[in-house]
Amino acid sequence: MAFRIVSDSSSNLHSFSAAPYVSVPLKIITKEKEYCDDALLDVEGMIADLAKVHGRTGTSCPNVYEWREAMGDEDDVLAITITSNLSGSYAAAMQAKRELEAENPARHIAVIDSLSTGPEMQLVIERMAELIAAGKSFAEIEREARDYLTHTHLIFCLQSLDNLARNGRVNPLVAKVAGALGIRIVGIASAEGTLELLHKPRGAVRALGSILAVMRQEGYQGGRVRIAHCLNEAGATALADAIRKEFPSAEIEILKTTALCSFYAEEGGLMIGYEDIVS
Ligand code: X90
Repeated sequence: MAFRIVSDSSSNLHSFSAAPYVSVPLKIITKEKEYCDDALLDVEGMIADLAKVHGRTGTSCPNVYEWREAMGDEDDVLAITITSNLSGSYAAAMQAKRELEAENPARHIAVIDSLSTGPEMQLVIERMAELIAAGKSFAEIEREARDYLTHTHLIFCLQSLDNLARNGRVNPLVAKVAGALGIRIVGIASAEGTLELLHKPRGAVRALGSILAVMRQEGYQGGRVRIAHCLNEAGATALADAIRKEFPSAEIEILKTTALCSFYAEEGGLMIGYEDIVS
């Protein structure tokens, strides 16, 4: 049976060429409009619109039907979702899996809760594609992907926590600190799949130092790094340069956040996925 990788759009990958791949969009919702996080969306246009919106804004995850459609009717599926502790995406994907497997018991569907999001999911998706290309069995790919996830990490560096706080994903009192001029919040995806805030560096230079310190502490040794940025190419490039200076073997890729991560990471936000092994 053929394999397909399915991810919700919090991975920032609308498309992915190394394996059959489908992205299931989350949505950004305002009073006037819904933005679907797919390849047709003008993400920068959405960010500009959102800056002008005063009313409530929120997000919604794919439902069971949308996950079922993305999983298709035939292939064996390797699915990965944003952390189940901040979104209903994983629960919906699990329900889709149960339904599809009940309808066709010969199918295999694995749903992995990343307990993270963005570029950490991207690393796991890339690993799944390599395992498929290496001709591994479904069970081996699932096992190795889950094992790889124990060696990947996510750091974020945000200039605003407003949308996270307004939507109940971080404590509003803590979020206030980030409003101060020049203050960034550096944190990680915790073991439980929530935001763990670590440092409050002032200014871009200190923020870079703080990110590198966390990477070292969490065991980074020069392996793969994926940096997703929201309108902050300069910050992403400066970080990549700083990582390469210390770890010349680092294999780094920079990409833009798509809609969901742009909404929550906000302008200037950086999300860094990396592995603590050298592959
Ligand atoms: O179901 C939904 O509506 C989606 C809710 C998503 C909530 C959080 C998204 C955070 C994205 C922020 C920095 C990284 C946080 C890491 C957390 C484990 C980007």
